[in-house]
Amino acid sequence: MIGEPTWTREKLQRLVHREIGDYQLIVVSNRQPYVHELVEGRISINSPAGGLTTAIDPLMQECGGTWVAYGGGEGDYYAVDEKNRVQVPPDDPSYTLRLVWLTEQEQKGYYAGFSNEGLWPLCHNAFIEPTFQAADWETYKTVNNVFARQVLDEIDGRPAAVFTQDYHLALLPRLLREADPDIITGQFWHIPWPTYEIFRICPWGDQLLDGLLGNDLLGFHIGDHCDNFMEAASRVIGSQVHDEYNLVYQKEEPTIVRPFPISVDFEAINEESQSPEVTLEIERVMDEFDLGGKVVGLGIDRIDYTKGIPHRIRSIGRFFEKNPEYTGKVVFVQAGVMSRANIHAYQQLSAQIDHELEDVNGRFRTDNWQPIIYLPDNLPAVTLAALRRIARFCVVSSLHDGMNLVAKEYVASRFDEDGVLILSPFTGSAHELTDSLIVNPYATEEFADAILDAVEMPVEERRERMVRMRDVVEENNIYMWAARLFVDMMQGARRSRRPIRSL
Ligand code: GDG
Repeated sequence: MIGEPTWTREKLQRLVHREIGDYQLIVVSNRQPYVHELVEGRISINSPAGGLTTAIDPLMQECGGTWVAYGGGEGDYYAVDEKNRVQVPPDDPSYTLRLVWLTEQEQKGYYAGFSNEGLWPLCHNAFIEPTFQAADWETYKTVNNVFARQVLDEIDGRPAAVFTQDYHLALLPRLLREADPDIITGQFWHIPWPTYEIFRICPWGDQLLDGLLGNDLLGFHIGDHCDNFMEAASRVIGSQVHDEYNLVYQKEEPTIVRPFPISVDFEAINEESQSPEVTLEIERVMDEFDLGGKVVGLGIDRIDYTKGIPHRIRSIGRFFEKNPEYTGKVVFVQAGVMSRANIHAYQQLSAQIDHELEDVNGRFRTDNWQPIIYLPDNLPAVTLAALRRIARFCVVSSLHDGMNLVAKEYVASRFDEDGVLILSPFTGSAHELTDSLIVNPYATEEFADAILDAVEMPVEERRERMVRMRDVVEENNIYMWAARLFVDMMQGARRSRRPIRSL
């Protein structure tokens, strides 16, 4: 049942306004919230979908601070002033976006290299070996320094709170603190943190830990990732850990390490799902893919080896093998946007997906039906919303995933209280969405049986489970995530830290 959500955009804004006082808020991330593209010689603005922008944009709009990010859009250079700043949002500017330029070599070494070929596989149990190149590490350090200089220039000696995003900028907090110990620092790590046994593979793990422990607050999605981080800090660099208070002391300064499970804008997705545009799109999609009268399953993923896409395809094959009566009656639609295409492991994965698809579709297709429809495109939001409404069941089969927003988006969009979620236990979402069908993606037999359960689940049971899952996502929405992080960063720093400049 949809009641009053605890956290709304307005409530978040009121709280931020109260907490921030005279501090300026600086958000730092690799990716920017408003990318300027060049379309036929003219600037067009593109706002990348996803939790980060949804959560942090309203916060910035309220505080009027600065968001510092890499300027990766073709039109970015033409949009900024001499300080590399542009006011956003474009329709009603209320804060500053400051862009950082990187050379192609810097972008390659820091982003594709150390971040995505090193840290990404290190932090995910997907059995892809991390690659650690000394040259990439040097570039990672250089780029973190480039960001630090830009942030410090923006702060210009005034009181500031800097909220850093993700694994691309692990060294930034320490650099900022060394330059100005009064800066309040917080960071959210969007991916898992590995166990000590895995983490110590990284040749420069000590420096990463020390960099991150320049934060007043460090957030992960779930408690296990916090525990892994604290163990690594203790065993690799000898930090003092106080588990009971979630505190790590490095250089006699505390960092609060806490879980903040990220979420989605439940209300916005719930409403969008009921819009006339989505209803029209449903008709178009049903027609284009001949989905009428069929039970539809859905997968939406970035093409990434952590998402368990080949495992999912194999299990769908096994489902049809065990349940031939569903031939022609069940269709699985897989939407998959290609990412990190310049990295070898991603090219290999893409080829593997094609191979698995050929196998399953080849074995089971009939003259007018095929079991899996693959849409390897960056689909517009309206099409994804339509697919979520059409799908009787949605499958998230990650081998490891910090949270996984697709699972929460599916739940938020089902205002009709129907639909079944099949969810991997190796996602952060599985800790909250306990009314999903939780199945190990490596266990093909159980996975195929879960698909059968989803297809045959009676409507009353689907409803009961979906109502409970919707309550969870509605309550713990993206605004709650941002509010808790923000309050803990500001109040935690004020309470626990070295003298902070009084205002
Ligand atoms: C990282 C962590 C954590 C997907 N295909 C298309 C498309 N999407 C959208 C989804 C969703 C987003 O992309 C993917 O979010 P996830 O959470 O599933 O995964 P990551 O990108 O790996 O994100 C993850 C997250 O950070 C937040 O902290 O949950 O664990 O790995 O919103 O709907 N969007 C469009 N076209 C597509 O084809 N427009």
